[in-house]
Amino acid sequence: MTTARSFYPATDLNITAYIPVVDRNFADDVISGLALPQKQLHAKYFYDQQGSDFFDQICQLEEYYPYQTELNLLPIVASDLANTFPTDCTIVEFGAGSLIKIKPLLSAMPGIRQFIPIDISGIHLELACQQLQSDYPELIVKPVVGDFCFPVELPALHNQQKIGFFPGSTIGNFCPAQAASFLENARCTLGPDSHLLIGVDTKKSPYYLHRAYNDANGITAKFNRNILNRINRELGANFEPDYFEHYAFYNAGQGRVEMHLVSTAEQVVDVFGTAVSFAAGESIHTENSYKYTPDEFCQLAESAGWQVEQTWLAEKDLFATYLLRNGN
Ligand code: AVI
Repeated sequence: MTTARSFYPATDLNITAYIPVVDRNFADDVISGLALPQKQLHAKYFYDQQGSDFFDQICQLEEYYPYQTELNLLPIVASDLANTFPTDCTIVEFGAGSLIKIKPLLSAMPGIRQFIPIDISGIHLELACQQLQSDYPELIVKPVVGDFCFPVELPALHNQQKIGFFPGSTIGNFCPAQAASFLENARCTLGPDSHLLIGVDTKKSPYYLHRAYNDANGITAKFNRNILNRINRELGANFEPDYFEHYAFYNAGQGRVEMHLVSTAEQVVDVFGTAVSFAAGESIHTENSYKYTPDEFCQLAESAGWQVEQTWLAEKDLFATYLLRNGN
């Protein structure tokens, strides 16, 4: 089992929250990622307040099919699950974001008593929880700010039937080995007899993939560049985001969309006291978004100790949702 990073309770927030003692982890990850021959930044660092807002805008784009496709599938999934989980269950959402996708489950599954959203962006989570609580006053909401890449300690629960929820194909942002380790950690967080409902993007024509990550309004480009703004803001770096171009493409051999920021000039950037040189045309690899056929994903889930109980495929097989059961 991977060890959780050190956290302490943030008592000034009215939520069960854990915030890293220092963001030395962020600084170390950035400096070591930029020292690699292929420079890279971890995609989880996209999601500060500004990055989370850009991601919400991406979800409204017609080109970004995963969001709406999954949202259309969830009411069907939820009405099937209402019979499987009739009473007293707790949903634990990993990477909860704006808490939109939980709503079809809450509306169709009266058995959901408690909701524990886990997200790395504390302010975003707090605002979303306030809104959700006013829409569903009966629901017990216990948010946790934390990094779900590691096992997370859950607050005390009033019941035992736990269903993890990981929509949006966020699992695609991990490489397959990390995805397997996320799935193992989720089994550990959720415990015996739990389930996991997970949304996973499918392999499809690169035509759809290219549009989804290269939208006409340039919102994905702003989302991508915001990671440099965040490093400037939080680590005192001096990136000029305008000197980096958004570049996204489907790498068929690896089965993933890659996002990069390509330096448009030879330049040297000061990052937290370290000089980082860029050749013109050199890129920072900022994100992978793996796509899985149903067979590939079932194999991955089973290798991490889950049994696949049910699969739902959206129209034209554009997206898939799976119900997994902890094999214990
Ligand atoms: C959050 N994640 C699943 C999105 C994706 O599609 O990989 C992030 C994203 N990157 C560019 N557009 C959306």
